[in-house]
Amino acid sequence: MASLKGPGAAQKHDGSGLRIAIVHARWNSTMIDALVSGAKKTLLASGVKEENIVLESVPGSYELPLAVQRVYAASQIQSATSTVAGGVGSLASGIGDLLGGSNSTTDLQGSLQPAAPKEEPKGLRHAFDAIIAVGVLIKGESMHFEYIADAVSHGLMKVQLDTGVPVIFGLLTILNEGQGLARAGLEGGTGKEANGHNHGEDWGYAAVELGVKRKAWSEGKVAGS
Ligand code: DLZ
Repeated sequence: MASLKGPGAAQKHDGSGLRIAIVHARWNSTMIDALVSGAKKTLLASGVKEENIVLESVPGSYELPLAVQRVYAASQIQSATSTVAGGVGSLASGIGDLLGGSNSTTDLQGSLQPAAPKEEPKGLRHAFDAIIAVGVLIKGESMHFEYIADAVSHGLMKVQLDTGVPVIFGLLTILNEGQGLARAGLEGGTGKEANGHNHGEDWGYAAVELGVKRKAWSEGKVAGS
């Protein structure tokens, strides 16, 4: 019987044009590693290219909101600088044409020609289409857990509303390690015997769906139109 819980069967979306970041905490690394692998697996299965999946890590979950915000800003800078570089390159070649369309290498042309990059960056350079934030917060004996869980949840929501980039909420807020292992698909152990549903897989699908839909929304397209 189909489970009553969860988002239902994953919608199929083509992620081949998307660039996605996974920003994860390092606390509780066994679960984190499994969740990140699960997310990556479904990103790849949805067509996102390996070179367009960027991983960044921070010590703990408390660091996630700032890291997600800054990683997104960094990708915007990358996007802007790669556009500017292309623009200068085409300007220079246009001037080359005006100089007679020859292969002439005058000082003028030479000074405008951008230095050839040593290595072409692999993959897309546009700003991230979605970011998955992954953390595992386990309740202890003090109020620490409540404060961090609340701050991180609100922080991640604020980042996505402020920037308009989808931030997938991959923060497990759990009462004990067993709950985390179950949600990371590690119920039977970490090797071949591992079983259970890996929630990271859902987060990968959610990132692709939101990345694709956000692109359509930004072009004024809504479902059925
Ligand atoms: C300090 C702390 C504790 C006690 N527990 C966790 C946890 O279960 N999961 C997690 O991601 N991070 C934990 N941290 C670290 C904080 O998130 C943060 O990294 C530090 O307080 C430094 O800002």
